[in-house]
Amino acid sequence: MNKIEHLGIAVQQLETAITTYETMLQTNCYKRELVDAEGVETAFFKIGESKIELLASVAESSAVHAFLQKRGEGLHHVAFAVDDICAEMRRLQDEGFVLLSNEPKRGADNKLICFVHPKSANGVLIELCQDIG
Ligand code: CMX
Repeated sequence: MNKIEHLGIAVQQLETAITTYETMLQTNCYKRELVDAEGVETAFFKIGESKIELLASVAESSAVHAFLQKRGEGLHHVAFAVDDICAEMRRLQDEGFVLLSNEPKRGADNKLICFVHPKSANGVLIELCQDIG
């Protein structure tokens, strides 16, 4: 794994949260994207070399909707950048980590993604992501 690619934060109201983070970070949201497959709308911020992804649910069936219902707003996942997501998935599976998909999926911000179950990672949902280029 190369570095933390972004931190994902689950929010109830995307517009309000964007204003809050723009004020706090003193930088504008640089990208908004609807990810139909995950049932979320996202908003991205860059701060130095780091990124923050705000996630709001747009479908009652989404993982973020369930998270907000159960745990409320807050840190949802930590995403690590990898060069070869398939190799990293095989390595983690061989080490006994529980992956949430057998194949990488298309995620926000032009990435291939795969999640590791939070029970495998001390209560933190981990995302692997590889730039599609
Ligand atoms: N971080 C930490 N713990 C989490 C969690 C999260 N994001 N989401 C759920 N959990 C916890 C649950 O609270 C539950 O804890 P307890 O057993 O202590 O009550 C535990 O994980 C397991 O829950 P579960 O019943 O097995 O599964 P859930 O239905 O809660 O689903 C998960 C959890 C991780 C499998 C599901 O959220 C998932 O598939 N996530 C991957 C996809 C995703 O999150 N997409 C949104 C992001 C998209 C993007 O970044 O673009």
